[in-house]
Amino acid sequence: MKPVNIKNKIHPDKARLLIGVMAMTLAGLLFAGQSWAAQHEFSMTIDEVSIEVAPGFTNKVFAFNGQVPGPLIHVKEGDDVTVHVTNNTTLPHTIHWHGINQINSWHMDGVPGVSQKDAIQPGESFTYKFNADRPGSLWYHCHVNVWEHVATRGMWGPLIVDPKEPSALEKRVTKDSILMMSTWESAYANSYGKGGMPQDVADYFSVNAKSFPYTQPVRVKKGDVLRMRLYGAGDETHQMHMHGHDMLVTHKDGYPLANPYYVDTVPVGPGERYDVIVGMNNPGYFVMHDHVDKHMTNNGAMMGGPMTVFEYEGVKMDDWYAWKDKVYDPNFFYSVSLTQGSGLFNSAPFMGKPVEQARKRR
Ligand SMILES: [Cu+2]
Repeated sequence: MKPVNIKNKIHPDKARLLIGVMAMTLAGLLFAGQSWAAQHEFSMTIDEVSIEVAPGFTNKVFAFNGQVPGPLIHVKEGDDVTVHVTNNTTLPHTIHWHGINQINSWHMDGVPGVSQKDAIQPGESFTYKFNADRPGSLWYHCHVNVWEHVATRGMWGPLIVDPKEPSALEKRVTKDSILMMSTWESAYANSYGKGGMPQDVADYFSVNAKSFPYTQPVRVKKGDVLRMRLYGAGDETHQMHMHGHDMLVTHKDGYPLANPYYVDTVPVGPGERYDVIVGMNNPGYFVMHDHVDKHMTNNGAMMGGPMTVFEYEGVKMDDWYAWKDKVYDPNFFYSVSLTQGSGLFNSAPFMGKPVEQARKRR
């Protein structure tokens, strides 16, 4: 920048005035602070990869950014969100932003032929633009052949919209987590384009796309206030039961309840989300599991399915503890990503292995 040019064009008095106005504008922006809605721009691909859900059981999936569950998208209420989506798979897809009301943006709702002109064809891209018009535990999933793509091919991920004004209870949370339950059909695990019909049998059950023993513990310390955001991402109801603690149900589908209530078992049906807040005040090792017995099996073998253990810091681990030698992943329930503010957060441990594309792209 050459100051001479500016001097030639703008009289010094005018320049001073201009600088003054700019300074005031900047001060105004800073002052407005939190009420200033942020603009976010993210990119996601949809890829054909294979994930290992349980020991010896791999499933071909359509994976957002190559991972199941999809990356965490974390924004604030009122923010504007742009997501560029590229379909690298052999079948068409869309994204439905589940929970977003799409006020004045209903063509971004992701239902082909109704609220989006066409699905995103293989090799093509589409840009979604919407406002995060309400807070809560929302999610995103495909809306093409949901029977297969959502129920058995892992096309889902969390969209967390922080409220402008969190409740007093929410402010006490010291550890946040996301648990997305779903089911799998081994008969069609490796056959894209099949599965998810009423006559098909689900025989693997998971949280964040892993079945016990591939699931992970939740490490806590006494005094922690743990929030769990429970999602029914698949096609069956999961009766999540926590041992040793009461869970206070605070939100349903992202909406704060007028009267939060205590439970020890919470039913999480397809599409639903329940936020529960738990005072971690009972040191020990306690499980949380799905109380639908068949969900606690891997292809009919005990025991498997969506299960975790709350491991308190400072409590001695018994020699006979099932997960004594477990390699701990502190981000398996997104607890690390959730501390990092707004953004899109990939998670390497959720990444699948690329599969050879047997079908030709159209
Ligand atoms: Cu799809």
